[in-house]
Amino acid sequence: MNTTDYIALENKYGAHNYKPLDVVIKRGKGVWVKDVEGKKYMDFLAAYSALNQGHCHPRLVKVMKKQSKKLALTSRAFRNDQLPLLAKELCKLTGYDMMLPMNSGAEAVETAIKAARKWGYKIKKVPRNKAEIIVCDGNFHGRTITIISFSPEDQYKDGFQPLTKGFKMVPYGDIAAFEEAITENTVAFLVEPIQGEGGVIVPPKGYLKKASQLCKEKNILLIADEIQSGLGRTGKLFAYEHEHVKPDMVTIGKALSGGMYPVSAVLSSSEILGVFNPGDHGSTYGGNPLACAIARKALKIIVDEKLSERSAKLGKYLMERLKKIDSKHVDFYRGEGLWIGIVLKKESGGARRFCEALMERGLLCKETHVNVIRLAPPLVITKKEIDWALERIENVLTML
Ligand code: IF1
Repeated sequence: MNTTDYIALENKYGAHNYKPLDVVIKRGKGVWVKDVEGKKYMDFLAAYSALNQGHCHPRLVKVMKKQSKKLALTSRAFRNDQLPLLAKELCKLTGYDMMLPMNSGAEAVETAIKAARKWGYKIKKVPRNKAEIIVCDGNFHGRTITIISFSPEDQYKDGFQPLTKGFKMVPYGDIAAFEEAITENTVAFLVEPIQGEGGVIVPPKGYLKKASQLCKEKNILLIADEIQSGLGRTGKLFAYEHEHVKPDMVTIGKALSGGMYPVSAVLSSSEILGVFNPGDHGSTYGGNPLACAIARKALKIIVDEKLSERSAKLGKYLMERLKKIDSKHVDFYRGEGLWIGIVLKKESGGARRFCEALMERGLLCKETHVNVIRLAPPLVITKKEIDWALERIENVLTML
C-alpha cells in the first residue's frame, strides 16, 4: 500500500473531522519520522508538544515494554503500585500537594472545572448553581461539550448545542477586562499562560502576575492550562514560572507521557483537590499502572536531559536565526523557548501553502489560525538539526 491507498482507506472508513497534511507516517525516532514511501522528514510540530521527549524515546519504549508485561490496568476499584510513586514524584517536582490522574487533556480541564465549582460551593460559599468561571478569548482547552461551551470558535460549537452555562469570556492579556468581569460568584480564572491554538500568543509581561494578585484578593482560583505550554516547552518546566506566580491549579497532559500513551493530571493543593469525595469523579483508565510508569519515566527524561534548559537555549538561537531571514512574507515572530509562531502578512495567502512547501522539503509543520506557521520541535533536537530546519524555512520564506 502506498500513500494514496492509505488516504483512500482513511477517507472511506474514518470520520472526516480532520484535514491532515497528506503524509502517512510509519516510523519515528527522536525528531525524525519516515513515511510509507520511505521518505524522511523532520517533525517540527511534535504532536502539539506531546513529543517533547522525541518520538519513541528508548527509555519510554523500555518502560512501556516492561510495565505492560507486568500490569497495565486495575481500575481505581483497586490500588496499583505505580500511581503512588507518580503522585509523589510529580508533587515533589512541581511543588504541589496533590495530583488527580486522568487520560486526555480535555479530561484534566474538565476535572479542574469540577474541582473549582465544588470548591466554590463548599469553601467559598457561592450560592448553589451560581458559580462562574472566567475564560479568555482565543482559548483552546479541548473538545468536550462543556469545554467547547466557552470556545471563541463558532465552528467548535456549531451543531453541538445545548451548551454548558457558567462561563464568561474576556479578552486575553487585558487585565482591566478581567477585573471588570469578576463578580462575587466568580470561582476561577482559567487561562493558558501562552495560547497555543490561538497562534503561540504571549500575553503582555506582567499579565499573569496581575491576574494572580487579583485572584488572591478576590478569593478566585487561578487555573493554568499547561497542557501544551508545560513540561519544558517554553524554556521552563511551566510557562507560569516566567511570571513568578503559583497557580492554584495546573492541568498537564501531552508530554506527561512523551507521546507514548494518553496521560493527564490536575495538580493542586490538598484543600482544593480535597473537595472530591469517593465517588465524585473518576475514570476507568485514569491512574492506571502502565500510564503511571510511563509518566514517571517521561518526567525523569525531562529532568535528566534538561529539556527545559535546552528549550530556552535552542529557542533563543532559533528565534535569532529566524529574525535574520529577509522575507517579504513575514510580519513578525512571537513565542517562548522552542515554541515559535511565524506570523505571515495578510497578502501572503495563508500559512497552509508554506507548510505544504516545507513538507515537500522534508520539514513537517502545521499552520494555525490561517496565517501563523507554528514551530514546536521535540525538545531533544540538536543545534545541527535546527540548522537543517532553518535552511528549509529560509528557502520557503524567501522563494515562495
Ligand atoms: C486537536 C489545537 C494545539 C490544548 C490545551 C487542552 C487541550 C489542548 C492548551 C486538550 C489540546 C490539541 C488538540 C488537538 C490539536 C491541539 C491543538 F490546535 F487544537 F489547539 F495543540 F494547539 N489544553 N490541543 O492545547 O487536550 O484533550 O486533546 O488531550 O486536534 O484537537 P486533549
